[in-house]
Amino acid sequence: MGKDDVVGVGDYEGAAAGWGALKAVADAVRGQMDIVKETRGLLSMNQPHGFDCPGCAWPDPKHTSSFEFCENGAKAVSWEATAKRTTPEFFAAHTVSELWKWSDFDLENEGRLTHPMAYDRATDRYLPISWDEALARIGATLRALPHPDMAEFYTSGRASNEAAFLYQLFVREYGTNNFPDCSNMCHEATSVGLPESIGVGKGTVTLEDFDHCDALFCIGHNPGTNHPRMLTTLREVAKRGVPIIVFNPLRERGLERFTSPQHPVEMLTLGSTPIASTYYQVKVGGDIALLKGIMKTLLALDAKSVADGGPGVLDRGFIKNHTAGIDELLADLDATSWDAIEAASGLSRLDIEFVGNIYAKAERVIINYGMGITQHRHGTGNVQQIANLLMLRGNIGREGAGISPLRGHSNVQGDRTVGITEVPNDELLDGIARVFGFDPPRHRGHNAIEAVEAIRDGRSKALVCLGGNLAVAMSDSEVTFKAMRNLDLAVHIATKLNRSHLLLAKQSFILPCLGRTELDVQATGPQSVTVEDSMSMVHASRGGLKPASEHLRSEPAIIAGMALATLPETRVGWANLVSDYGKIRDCIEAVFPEFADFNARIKQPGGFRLYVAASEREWLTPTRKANFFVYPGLDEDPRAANPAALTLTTIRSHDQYNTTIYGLNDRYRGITGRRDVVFVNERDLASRGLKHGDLVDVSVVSDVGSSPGERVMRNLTAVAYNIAQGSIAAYYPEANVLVALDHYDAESGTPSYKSTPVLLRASPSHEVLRRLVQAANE
Ligand SMILES: Nc1nc2c(c(=O)[nH]1)N[C@H]1C(S)=C(S)[C@@H](COP(=O)(O)OP(=O)(O)OC[C@H]3O[C@@H](n4cnc5c(=O)[nH]c(N)nc54)[C@H](O)[C@@H]3O)O[C@H]1N2
Ligand SMILES: Nc1nc2c(c(=O)[nH]1)N[C@H]1C(S)=C(S)[C@@H](COP(=O)(O)OP(=O)(O)OC[C@H]3O[C@@H](n4cnc5c(=O)[nH]c(N)nc54)[C@H](O)[C@@H]3O)O[C@H]1N2
Ligand SMILES: [Mo]
Repeated sequence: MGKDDVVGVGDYEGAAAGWGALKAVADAVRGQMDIVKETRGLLSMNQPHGFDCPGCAWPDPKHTSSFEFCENGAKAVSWEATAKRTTPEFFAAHTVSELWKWSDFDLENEGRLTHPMAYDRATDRYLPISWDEALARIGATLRALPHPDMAEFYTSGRASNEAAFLYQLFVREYGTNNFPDCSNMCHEATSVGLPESIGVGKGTVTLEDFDHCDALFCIGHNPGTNHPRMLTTLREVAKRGVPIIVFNPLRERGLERFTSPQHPVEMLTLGSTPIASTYYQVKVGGDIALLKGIMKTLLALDAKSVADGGPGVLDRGFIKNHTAGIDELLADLDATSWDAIEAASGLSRLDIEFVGNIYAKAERVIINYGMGITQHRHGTGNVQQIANLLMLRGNIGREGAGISPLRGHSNVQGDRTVGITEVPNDELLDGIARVFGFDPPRHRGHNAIEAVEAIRDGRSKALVCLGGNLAVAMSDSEVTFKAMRNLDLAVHIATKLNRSHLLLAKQSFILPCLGRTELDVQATGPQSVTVEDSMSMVHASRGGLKPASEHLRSEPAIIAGMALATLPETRVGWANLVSDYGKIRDCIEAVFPEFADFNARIKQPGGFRLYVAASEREWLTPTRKANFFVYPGLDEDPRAANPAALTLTTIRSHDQYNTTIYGLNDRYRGITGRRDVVFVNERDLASRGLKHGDLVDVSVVSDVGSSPGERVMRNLTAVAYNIAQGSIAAYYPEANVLVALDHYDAESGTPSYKSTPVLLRASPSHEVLRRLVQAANE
């Protein structure tokens, strides 16, 4: 069967971005917004006085003068600024049991939530409720819990610094550090791994560094879809003739070729800039082996150079003055055989040595990485191997070089900075005690997996969510959904209806909030919030659109209301803080000294950069050095030893924002109108007697892992795809049914969304279908 003979599966011929992207923007906007709103909305995005795009955390160029937007940013904005509304009338017309059967797309596509709602068991419906009554009932229930540690307070990374700071303040005054957050499912491996290696849990580069690098590595991220504004940077780097080395099991269009809609001449001539000069399809989960292979090459080159009387290729001065642990690393690399590296990475020694040579020749190297690195059992190990590789040539803390984790949500990094963490340090806790005069709890709280486990086991009875869609984002959907129905209290601060809201507790509330695009007026007038991007730049964001409903409240106002209703003896002047967000920023500055002159510094266009010690070669580690970390072995999941096993990774389509599904197309991968597909290497199909277009079942190899029950996705359509042999890919969040709750990185708690050993079989219904077709033809 040819590629195009399968419904909804074809090849994408164009480059990433370009005309296809402009058409997609027009379609997205037409579906959701009226035209006046649209131009006003888009024109103020990522401008010095506008709002920060809720799409991703890629930084804006300094002094943005031109129109910085991208297709997926436009989708995110139009999805929020939609003219559609999910009103009390809507809820009156549909029971929750009925809504449960709707698709995730259909739920959110009803539009913006307009009123606070409370679930009513007698009618199985959400009914409108006043703000005062909702907050009073929530406060009473939280107060009545036997212990504050029986409540979980989730944060999704769209919350502003101001909202997140007030939230952690409320929760700590209430008495717990239970802060599961989306970061736990995302870059936690970075937040845990990098502080051990280099003393900060953030990237060390700035956008300007990309103008000076002379080699760029992109490992496990898909910028054409998830950080489209990064393509502009990649294009500039490529134009300078700098090699861009990509490691990704799938051929991702955005990394291969790219035409920028902001450079119309190229679009008109259909020219495009080749991006990946070298693209390596590493096996899913093979990055540890690959990184060790590159380092091994470096050592060989170094030995040769020294033997020839040269200076070597390692940065001896940096290693001696700035690092600890080199001997252990060298011993580990010596003990790792090329055979093992080739088997685990799926790449040849020759290829890896070629990359090692490029790395050794480059004076300044930046390594970017995303979820392909962090969401593994060895996610922290992956991150630390990247740091090792950079440190061997002193590629941290100087111009044009460094480590660049691409954050997900637009303010997920800022939320951490202002205190959303289940493992608070003394600086944070002492700061709170000093500024607010209460003693915050000091013991560790729950991360996302621990929160779901506690809810599952009945140890936690209340869940408050500042945005997000925790149940759908979390692994092990069946276990997680069931757990959520055990709660006494569920509170969702949200802009749109999603499946998590339909997992009913004894009392369930939906509290509708303003989005980032909307005007936020408090007692002293219109307010701005602040966010921090992937490169530690903090800047202001102010929405200008009329709120979706007059009943909406801002996130800071809702949190303050909840705090007042829960903590009668509170030490915090909540109403005063909410009246003027500048006062919240004063408090942030009082707790965290790095925010000195906060209100003044956000007035400068583009904002300011937070101090990142590692960028200055100041190492805030216990050894006061940057540390080389050994990852023992190459981490192969014992289940993958099953000769029939393939390793499944779960990925985002071009038409989604995490659990928000905008549409059913995945343009750059040639998929139209469907998501029920699995991407498989042609040879892996053939060796199983399967072919492109067959209906298949994907089930987990389940001899390890303690959660019971067979995990299987049935009747997916197999798509023969350019993916590393031994690896297969399916879409997040659907494939979360296959990822066990206890399948995670032990060091960081990040779910291993990107490596589950699975079996692929013809689905029984395929046989039935085949016979029916045959019978019909006879
Ligand atoms: N439009 C849009 N933008 C987004 C998001 C969105 O959903 N939609 N989500 C936001 C969020 S929260 C995040 S965290 C980021 C996510 O952005 P990405 O990090 O790009 O996330 P993924 O789509 O999960 O894909 C990761 C890439 O890793 C590759 N990969 C999979 N497994 C492996 C592996 O084992 N090794 C290697 N080397 N590569 C692998 C996949 O093929 C894919 O290209 O994007 C943010 N921006
Ligand atoms: N299998 C698999 N699972 C994954 C991943 C994966 O790659 N594979 N990726 C993981 C990652 S990286 C992440 S970050 C998580 C994402 O997990 P979450 O952050 O929990 O999920 P989102 O889909 O981003 O949340 C969408 C919801 O946020 C609400 N919302 C949108 N804007 C606002 C706002 O301004 N304010 C408020 N209060 N609410 C708002 C809307 O109601 C919307 O339905 O998923 C993780 N899950
Ligand atoms: Mo994320």
